[in-house]
Amino acid sequence: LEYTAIKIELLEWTPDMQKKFKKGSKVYLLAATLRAETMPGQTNCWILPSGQYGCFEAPDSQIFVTSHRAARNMSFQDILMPWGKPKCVMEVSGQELLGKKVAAPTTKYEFVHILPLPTIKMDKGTGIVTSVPSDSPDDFAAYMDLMKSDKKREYYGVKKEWVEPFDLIPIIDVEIDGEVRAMAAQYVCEKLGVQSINDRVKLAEAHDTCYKLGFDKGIMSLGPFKGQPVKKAKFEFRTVMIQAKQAFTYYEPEKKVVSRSG
Ligand code: ZZB
Repeated sequence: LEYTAIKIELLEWTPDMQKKFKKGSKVYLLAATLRAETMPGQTNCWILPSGQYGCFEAPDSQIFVTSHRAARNMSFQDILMPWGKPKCVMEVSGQELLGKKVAAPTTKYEFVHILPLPTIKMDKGTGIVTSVPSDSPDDFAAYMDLMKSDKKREYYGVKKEWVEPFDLIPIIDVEIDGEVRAMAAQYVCEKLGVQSINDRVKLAEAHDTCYKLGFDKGIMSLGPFKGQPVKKAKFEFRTVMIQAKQAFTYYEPEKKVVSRSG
């Protein structure tokens, strides 16, 4: 599987980072995505609060924060050194990162916050997920939970000001049910009656619908490829981000086939 790793700069270091990292270093959270063209719609970054991440030494005084598993994969792809045993400078938990400000490339917000997503799988991608609630139903459901429910925010220790000022950003027009919709995830979640991130079945359906329609019928409504079909803009947008050193490509081994012959 070919992912694009998006480099999201951590603007507020944890106390441990302030002790350990050199002043001029840059610390980036890596978020794995298949939808680089949606990056102008980022409103926040997701971590698993109970997740354990590593801070890995990368070239040019950069530090990459990612799951240990993804870091190891990256070391086989000459992204981290040395081969097979990438250098982990320190551990950081999702909890320690919660609420911190980050700079997410190409979004209109100068900074956004790191928020909790309990459904993150640590064995997929980097264990860090960037959030595009306008076009990703999972992000939409989780974001609305935090936006609307005092209880949910309290439970996770999320402050209102980490969520409320960061409205959804329309980035792709998609024709669904005979009309052009500016935010596919919102439309599909509302249509299917998704109430929260616990509606797993409905969310899976919403995810597939948005993926398919976004790709087949989506037209960029924002950014440098405005007016172009998603089908085309997808690759060009990724290339531009890679050239700007905001992202890089990385491969994840396919999940093991359990049995071929039975
Ligand atoms: C931005 C984005 C924008 C995403 C969108 C999706 C959509 P998939 O879709 O299942 O094949 N993701 C990545 N890593 C994890 C993880 N460890 N745990 C949970 N979710 C993860 O997998 C790829 C997508 O799943 C990624 O692309 C990421 O969210 C999320 F508009 O990044 B995406 C309709 C989907 N739209």
